[in-house]
Amino acid sequence: MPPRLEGPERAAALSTLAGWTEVEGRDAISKRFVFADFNVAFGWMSRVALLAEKMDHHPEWSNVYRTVDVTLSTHDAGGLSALDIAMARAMDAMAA
Ligand code: H2B
Repeated sequence: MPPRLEGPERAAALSTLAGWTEVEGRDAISKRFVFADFNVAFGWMSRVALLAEKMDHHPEWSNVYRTVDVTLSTHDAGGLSALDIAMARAMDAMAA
């Protein structure tokens, strides 16, 4: 498990992500994804789930119809790590 991201390294990593915001009161990032319909949303979640299993790194998320709210944090690290940045990038790429 990678260490918690801190300082300039953390700021640099976050600056590469679009649409992700820092969660208040917790070392985590979140983003709302809105897809065309439930089918597209759930298809995306399925692809992300397969990657999450491969990475052994799992999003906290909830789905309502075509909207998926995602929170990323590395529990073992007690906060944001490079794994969360990698997962966020992959989620964005799969949603594009
Ligand atoms: N997912 C996330 N988001 N954070 C973790 O720290 C984490 C995980 N740890 N998935 C993994 C599983 C760990 O609990 C297992 C035992 O490898």
